Amino acid sequence: MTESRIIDTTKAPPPPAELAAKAHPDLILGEHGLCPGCGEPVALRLLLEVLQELDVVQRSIGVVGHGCYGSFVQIMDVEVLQCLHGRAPSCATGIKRVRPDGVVFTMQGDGDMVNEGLQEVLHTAARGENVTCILLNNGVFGDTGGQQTATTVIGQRTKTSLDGRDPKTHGYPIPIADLVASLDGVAYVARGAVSSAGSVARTKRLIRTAFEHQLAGSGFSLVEILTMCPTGWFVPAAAGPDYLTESLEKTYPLGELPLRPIRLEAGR
Ligand SMILES: Cc1ncc(C[n+]2csc(CCOP(=O)(O)OP(=O)(O)O)c2C)c(N)n1
Ligand code: SF4
Ligand SMILES: [Mg+2]
Repeated sequence: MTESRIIDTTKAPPPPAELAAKAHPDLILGEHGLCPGCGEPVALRLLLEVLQELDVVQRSIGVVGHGCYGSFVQIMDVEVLQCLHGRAPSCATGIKRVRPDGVVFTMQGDGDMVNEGLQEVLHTAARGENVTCILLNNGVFGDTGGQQTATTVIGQRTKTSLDGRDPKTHGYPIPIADLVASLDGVAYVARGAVSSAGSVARTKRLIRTAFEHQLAGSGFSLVEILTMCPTGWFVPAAAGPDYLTESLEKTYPLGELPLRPIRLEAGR
């Protein structure tokens, strides 16, 4: 422990409730068990901190997809269910419609959302469902060994593109957040990362804004979070953040995405 983190509790006043929540995320019930350097547990923590700070934990319901983050259902102290691969936005739709006071979110990976469940998220967004989807994008099917997904960036090595993704053979990545941002019914789309202290802080604000939109009833929201997968990227754990910045982030710039609704003219 560095000196700056040592607190003399006999002199220091108790931390404000919000800081205490950050220091002790009591909605996380145990060890995550994921690889060293994985970015997904950081994203989980941010999500839970936001739910706590908005004071909506008791009415939150999560729908978790299938991927490495799927094991979070065992350690997150929030109502959750897991549904078939990619179907989380549809399950979230049903839950929100029968429990409109619920704060309903999905947690999905890129393989889950953009491969198996591409139609689910697009239709849910286009219907303007008042739910929040959280995408953990690492550009690989991490859980099954690091195969290429629909979001793998050009040049990225994966187990099924050992020489790097080549658009001539593998096609181009699908920028799901940009697609969603182009749809009517969408209230908020943003992209963050967990590769540095600064990006973590900014990503938390993006998640919070998305849930504020849901609480205001303004429609569908999506927050894509670029997460490190050193195992699937074939890089040492410590190199994960730089790899994220130099590869994924070039294709998927961070920040709030402008909404560009495509409005069909009546009678055309
Ligand atoms: C219909 C279906 N297809 C494939 C699988 C196998 N499978 C389980 S987890 C997974 C990888 C998911 O990747 P992603 O959503 O990107 O999550 P990550 O592991 O990268 O966090 C796959 C392909 C499955 N369980 N069900
Ligand atoms: S394979 Fe990748 S996504 Fe899965 S736990 Fe390991 S680092 Fe995380
Ligand atoms: Mg993935």
